[in-house]
Amino acid sequence: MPEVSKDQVADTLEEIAMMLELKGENPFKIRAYRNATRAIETFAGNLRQAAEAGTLGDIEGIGSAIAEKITTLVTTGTLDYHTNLKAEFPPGLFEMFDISGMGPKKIHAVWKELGITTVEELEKGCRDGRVAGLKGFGEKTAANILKGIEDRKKHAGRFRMGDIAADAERMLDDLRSHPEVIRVAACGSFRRRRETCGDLDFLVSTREPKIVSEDFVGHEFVESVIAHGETKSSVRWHSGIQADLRVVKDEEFPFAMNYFTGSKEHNIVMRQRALARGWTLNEYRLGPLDEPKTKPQPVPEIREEADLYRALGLDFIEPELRENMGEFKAAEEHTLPKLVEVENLRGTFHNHTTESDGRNSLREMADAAMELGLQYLGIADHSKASFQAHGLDEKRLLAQVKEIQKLNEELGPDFRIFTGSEVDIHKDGTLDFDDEILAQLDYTVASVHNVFNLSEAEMTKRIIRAMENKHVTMLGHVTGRLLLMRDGYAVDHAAIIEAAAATGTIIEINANPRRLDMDWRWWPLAKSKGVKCAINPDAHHTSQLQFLKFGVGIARKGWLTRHDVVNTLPLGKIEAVLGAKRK
Ligand code: DGT
Ligand code: CA
Ligand code: CA
Ligand code: ZN
Repeated sequence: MPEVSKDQVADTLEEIAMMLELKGENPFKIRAYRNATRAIETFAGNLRQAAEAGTLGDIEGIGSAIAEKITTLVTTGTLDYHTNLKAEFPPGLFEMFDISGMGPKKIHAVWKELGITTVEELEKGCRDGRVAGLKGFGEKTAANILKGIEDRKKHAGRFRMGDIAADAERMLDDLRSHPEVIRVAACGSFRRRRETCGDLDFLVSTREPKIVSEDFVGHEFVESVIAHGETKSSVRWHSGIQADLRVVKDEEFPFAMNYFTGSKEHNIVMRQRALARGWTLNEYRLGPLDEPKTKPQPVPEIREEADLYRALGLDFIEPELRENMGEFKAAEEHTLPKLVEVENLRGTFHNHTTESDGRNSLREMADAAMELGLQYLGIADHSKASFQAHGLDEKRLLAQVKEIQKLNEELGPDFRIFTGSEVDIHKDGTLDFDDEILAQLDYTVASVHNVFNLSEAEMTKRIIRAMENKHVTMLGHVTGRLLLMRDGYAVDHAAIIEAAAATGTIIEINANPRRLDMDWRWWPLAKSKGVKCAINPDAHHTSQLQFLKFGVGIARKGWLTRHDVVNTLPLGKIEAVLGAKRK
C-alpha cells in the first residue's frame, strides 16, 4: 500500500469538513475537522508511526473520534466514512468552495433549488438571473459571485511561492548532487522571487544530457510527463505545477541562465544593449552580429552571469530586480541598492500564540525564535473584535503582558519578547483598544479584519485615521489580500504611504506566503518617502517563523536594503524605533 501523505490526510479532513457544511451539520463537529486539518498540516512527526502507536489523539487539536478516522486512513489507505459522504454530492460542487462569495449555504441553495452542480452552470445562472432570483440572493450577490468566478479564472494555473518553494529547493539539491550535472539553477519567476509562479524553469549544464533528462522525468515528484527530449523536458509534479528542464553545454550556461531567469521585459533590454555594441545575444551565446551597422567591439569572454552584465556596461543586477522597473538605469549609474538578506534579520513582530488563534504557546514561540537565532520576538495576538480568532479583551491582554514580563526575566538579557497587539481597526478608523491600554504595550500592529466592502476613499481614510494614533507602531497587511484566492480591499496605496511618512508609521511586509502584503511594487515609492518596513511572518505556528524568508524575497523585489527594514536592528537599538512615535 502506498504511504498516505500528510497532505492527503489534511485534504481528506478538509473535504469532510466541507461536506458536513454542505449538509448543514453541527458547527462544532465541522470545527473539529478544521482544527484537525490544521493540526495535521503542522504536525512534525510521522503520521503512520503515530497511528500505529495510538498517539494521534495526543496531538493538540485532534479528538479521539477523528484520531480513529485518521488511523484508519493511514493504516488502510482509505476511509469509508469519507468515500460514502463524497458519494452523496456531485463532484463539481466542491470547486464552488474556491469561489469567493460562495459558502456552503449558498452552494447548497443553488444545488437544491436550481440543480446547479458545476462552476460553469453557476456562471450561467448568475448571467441569466436565476441565481439573483433565489431567496436570500439578489442582484448584488449574483454580481459578487460572478466576480468571484472571474477572479478564479484569472488565477487558474498559478502557484504561490510558499506552496512550491520546498519542492523546488529539493529538486535543486537533487540536481546539484547528480554526478553528471556541472551547474544548475532554478530560473524564471521562481528565481526572481515573484509572489506566484506559473511554472518552474530548471536549467542544468552537463555532458550527459540524456542521463540527466531521464532522471528529471523519473523523479519522485513527477506525476506525468508532458515532453521528454535531450535538451528540453516538461513534467507535471504531484503538487500540480509544471516543471521544465533545459539542458545546455557548460559554456552556454550563463546565457541560458540569464535568458530563462527573465523577465521577458528585462531580456528585451539586455538584447538591445548587446545590439548597440554590435553583438547578438540569445539563450546560448553572445556573438558578433553578421552585419553590424557600426564596427563591433570585440566580444568579451563570459564565464558567468555577472560577466554578461559587465560586458553590457552594467553592475550585476540581482534576479529579484529584473522586472525592467528602473534596474538598468541604476546598474549603469552604479546606484543599485545592496539588498536586504535573511541573515540581516534580528527579530520579528506580528506573531500569534494560543492566546488568540495561534497553535503554539508563548514559550514555544520564544524557543523557536531563539532557535532561529533571533534576538527578539514580538507577540501581537488578535484583539477582541476578531472574536472568530479568539481575540483578547483588555483583561486577557494585560495578563499576557504580565506573563511576557515574567518570561523575559526567566530568559535573561540576550533575548527579549516584546509585548504587542494586532489591534483591529474599526470601520470608522478607531482602534479596538483605548490609548490607555495601548500605552502599556511595547508596540502595536494595526490591521483591518472586517467590513472589507468600503469604497477606496473610505477604506483609505479609515486606515489613515488609525495610523494617526501615536500608539500604532506599524500597519499590518495593507490590503488584506489572499493571493490566488481573494483580492485585497480597495485602498489608495500612495495616500497610505504618504500618511505613513507623515506619522512615522512603519508598514509591514506580511511574509505569510498567502499575503505578501504590502506588495513589492509599492516599496520603491515608500522607500523614497522614508517609510520603514517591518518584515513580519504573521506566524500562527512555530514553523511559520520560517515565512520570514518569503518576506525578505518581497523586500528585495521592493529594492529594500537592511537600512530600510527595522527588524534588522539589534536588541538595544530596536526599542527606540518602537517608541519613536510616542515621543
Ligand atoms: P511564470 O512562469 O509565468 O511565473 O513567469 P516566468 O518569468 O518564469 O516565464 P516563463 O516560464 O514563461 O519563461 C521563463 C523565462 O524565459 C522568462 O522569464 C523570460 C524567458 N522568456 C520566455 N519567453 C520569452 C520571450 O518570448 N521573449 C523573451 N525575451 N524571453 C522569454
Ligand atoms: Ca516560469
Ligand atoms: Ca517555463
Ligand atoms: Zn491580521
